[in-house]
Amino acid sequence: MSLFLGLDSSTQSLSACVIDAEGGEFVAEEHVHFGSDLPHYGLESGFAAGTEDGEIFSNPLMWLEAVDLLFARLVTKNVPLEKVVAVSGCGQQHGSVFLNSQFESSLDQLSAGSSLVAQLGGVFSRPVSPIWMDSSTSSQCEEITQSLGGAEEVCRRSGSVAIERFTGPQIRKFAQQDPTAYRETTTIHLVSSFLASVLSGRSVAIDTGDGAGMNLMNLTNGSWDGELLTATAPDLGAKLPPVSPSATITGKVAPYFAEKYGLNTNCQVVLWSGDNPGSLVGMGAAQPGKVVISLGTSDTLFAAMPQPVTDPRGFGHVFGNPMGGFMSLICFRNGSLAREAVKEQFELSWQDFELTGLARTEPANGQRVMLPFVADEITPRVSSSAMIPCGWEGQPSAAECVRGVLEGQFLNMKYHADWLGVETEEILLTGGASENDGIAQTAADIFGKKVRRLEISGSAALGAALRAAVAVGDSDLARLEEVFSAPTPGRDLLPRPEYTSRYQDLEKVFAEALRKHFAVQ
Ligand code: ADP
Ligand code: XUL
Repeated sequence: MSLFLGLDSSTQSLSACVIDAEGGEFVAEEHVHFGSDLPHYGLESGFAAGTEDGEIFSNPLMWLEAVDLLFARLVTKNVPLEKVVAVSGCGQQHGSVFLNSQFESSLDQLSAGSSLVAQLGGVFSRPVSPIWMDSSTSSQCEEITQSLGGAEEVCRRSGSVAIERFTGPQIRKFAQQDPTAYRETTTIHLVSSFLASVLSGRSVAIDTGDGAGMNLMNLTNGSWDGELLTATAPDLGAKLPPVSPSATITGKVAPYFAEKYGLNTNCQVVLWSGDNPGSLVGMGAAQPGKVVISLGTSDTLFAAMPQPVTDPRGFGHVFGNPMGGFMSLICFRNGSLAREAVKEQFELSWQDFELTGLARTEPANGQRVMLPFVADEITPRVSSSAMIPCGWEGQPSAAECVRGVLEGQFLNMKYHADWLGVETEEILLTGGASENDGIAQTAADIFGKKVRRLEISGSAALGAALRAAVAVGDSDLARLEEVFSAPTPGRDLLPRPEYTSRYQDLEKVFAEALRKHFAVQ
């Protein structure tokens, strides 16, 4: 039996997926929820606001403690870790980890007699990690854009215009605000490459999938772009690890994991990638022609693309596809945030979303829409703190708000995905909220496409396991996808034709509301 382990360090949790590639079976799934399993960090959803407007931080020590806890749980469940041939992983994208000169030597000396937190507590030159929800770097984005001679040039090189949450602008802000700590920083990692380094017991490369989310990598050659580095922060080239193809094998797992948790001493580590690139693979969408919508903490819509095509509106991104080529991605920050806000406001359960919300209202809410942004949004870039109901005379009811948030979110996605140009008959749905049949049906009706779901909702961890199997084993991705990424029979939802024209009209109402309230074209 050859097992492969995939890990996913996302915003709210760390997940593991173990597969038997030859036998075609899922062997184990395991999770550590940062808020409930590690409450002593005080980060209920895995992050906290900083002191300045728009700042959002997480704690890299919490991610390390989660790694120890996750492996301990796999051992308790008798998962045969000695049979794991290779491990890979993925992380929430864009987040950065700032490390000092002790990083490499501390990794090299990790002892199984103590914890990761106890041994790596002193390696950070910055105690916090800014993450993808941070929107505090507008002035740094402007400065980088000006240095390069305009947004189009930044986009041509890096696949995205300068974006607040991307790592480059975040690094620039840190270098400006705390030049001493920046000077003491010897290595800057992404969440993915940081954890890949811990597993490898040495500092390893950033992969081209996640590296593209930094505004620092040149898409055409998959290397750091000298001009973007210079425009971002002093001496940055010396602080960044190299960038390498996602399929790179970094070497054997650190002895720490073999001794402490029984991983095989020959177990290989494959570079980690971003959670969305990982999910592209897990969903069986690494070949062009399929569109995936992930409903996690953020909502994302992505697809593989053979050649980079950039979003004329500047909201979308091009990342590296871990299996080669490129992928497009559009991120919507008010994903579960907005759905949870409605759920909490009206004290509903997720089941009530279907029973109280969707069942008691008519599709299209009487041709009225809600602009579904309870916090600042990335796509489109708008500042907001509450949903805006458009067309109601009084206050909308709880049921209308449930329908309004969901319809508003999928209309917003459809409106902003028109540049992708992918012809597809079906949408693959993943992420925590994809479990909800009412939410999935709303997506099917609004996009007018069949919606399909996989057996497991953790497609990013699965993608990591599949990548490990392809990079190290002799497995063929197409065969693995047929077994592990096949949509579950009986879970498909078809668009209901009686609502098609209603939703086509509602799209125009939504676009008009965006124009009126936020001047979005
Ligand atoms: P991430 O990987 O970004 O941390 P997940 O994909 O695990 O997030 O999704 C977690 C979110 O899914 C939760 O925050 C919750 O809002 C949402 N969720 C979980 N179950 C349901 C459900 N049955 N209906 C709607 N949303 C759900
Ligand atoms: C993508 C993005 C988020 C994070 C967290 O650009 O910012 O989807 O990867 O999941």
